[in-house]
Amino acid sequence: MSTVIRNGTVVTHDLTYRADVRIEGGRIVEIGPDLKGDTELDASGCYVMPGGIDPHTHLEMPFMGTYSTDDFASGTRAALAGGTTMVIDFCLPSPGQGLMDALSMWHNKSGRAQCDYSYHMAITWWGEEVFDGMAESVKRGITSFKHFMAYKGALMVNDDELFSSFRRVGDLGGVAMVHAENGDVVAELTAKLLAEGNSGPEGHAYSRPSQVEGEATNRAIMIADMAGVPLYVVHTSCEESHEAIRRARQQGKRVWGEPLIQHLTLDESEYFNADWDHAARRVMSPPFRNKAHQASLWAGLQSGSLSVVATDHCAFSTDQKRMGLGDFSKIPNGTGGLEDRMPMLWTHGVNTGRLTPNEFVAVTSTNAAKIFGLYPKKGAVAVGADADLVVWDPAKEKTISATRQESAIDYNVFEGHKVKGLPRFTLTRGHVACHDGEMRAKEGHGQFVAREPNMPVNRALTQWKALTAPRPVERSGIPATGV
Ligand code: DUC
Ligand code: ZN
Ligand code: ZN
Ligand code: ZN
Repeated sequence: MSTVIRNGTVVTHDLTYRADVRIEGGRIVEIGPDLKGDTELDASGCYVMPGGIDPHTHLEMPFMGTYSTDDFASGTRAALAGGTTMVIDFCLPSPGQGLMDALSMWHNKSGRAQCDYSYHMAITWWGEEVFDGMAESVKRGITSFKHFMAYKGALMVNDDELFSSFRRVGDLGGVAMVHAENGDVVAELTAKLLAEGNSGPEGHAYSRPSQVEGEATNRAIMIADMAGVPLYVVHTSCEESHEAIRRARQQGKRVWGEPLIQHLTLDESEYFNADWDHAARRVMSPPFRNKAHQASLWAGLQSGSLSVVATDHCAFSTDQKRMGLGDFSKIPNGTGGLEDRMPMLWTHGVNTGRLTPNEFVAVTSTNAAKIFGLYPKKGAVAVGADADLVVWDPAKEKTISATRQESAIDYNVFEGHKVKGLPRFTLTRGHVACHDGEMRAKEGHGQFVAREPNMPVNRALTQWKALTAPRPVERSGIPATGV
């Protein structure tokens, strides 16, 4: 049985050309003119692009006293509805928990996924067990490791732990990732705001000014440099952080920045002069910023200093948000975006002339595939690649509304936004999961994708066992080169 996508224009991160695409056994088997298949999908007037990859989601994640509401079933369904065909979720061991133990928990949750997925492993504490678990992670295809520099007293790791873990990641040929906010300063500002009676959701934004992000990004980059490890900075939301990334890249360091679609299109006014629910629903970390920061993020995508647009999809219902009535620090942090990332970016990026369709593919799919060791299985329209594809109709319009979304929460932060550019078909390994908004996705169709450590292997400064003994200090081997 083969399927042919007919009469479309193939758009990859670097090429645009007219061709049909033939799919068999879940993979692309032929690309060329006038192909024939058992089933045909009409792509006239459409672009045929690699399905989106969102490398930053938190599905059914235990966090701040509750669980994020979208799980692997509803979250991946929302993804497919919006043209995204793969997510990379964060496997989050609680402090003290073994990495493999957490991994089996995540594998249990993801059984209902409707599109393919992988995980990043979070390093939330440090010890020999974690050191060993990291090698085991890589063996099981999880090659990227996330570190929280914020959430003091919960997920945050200190600089000594960060340095040790970064060296280990470098030694294993993986990618280090950071949530870059200075958790100590956030804790101080939070306590001060609450003591002064500022308990509303806008207090969340005041407690996390852009400087806390800029400081932590600079620090993480310097520590990564000393550890000789490539660094991916998640949810880059402000100029201070972007500036540090820009400078590092200019210096030849292997550092990437990831703005979120929320930060690109929504600003801090959402927190002010708004009712409590409206503002609390938009509480996430980092918070929405002013328009100057937004302009910096767009410039970064246009110039290539920022590499990937993600969502940090971590959706909480209004009832869950109300856990923070009277104390903003108890509002579960997180917003949704999986279903709207690609249409919103197309509307505000491509339709405005800021991004070309090829650049759109790069930042929604191919760059993430390359950084995280998935390319060209994912992120490509090429013979042999998985048929994770989106047939994109640039003329199709809708107004975003929570009443017509796949996400399981009761609102949408983009409510009322008009988008132009939507999927006609979304295909996950050759299956049509969505046709013009009508869902045909299947629970359990999604598969775990194991990844190879594809970064240049930098020699770690030392080994764990040697940490307590005096040792000669070596420079880490290979200076990072620019990508
Ligand atoms: N930020 C959020 O808003 N939610 C999940 C975790 C994070 O860092
Ligand atoms: Zn984060
Ligand atoms: Zn996150
Ligand atoms: Zn299938």
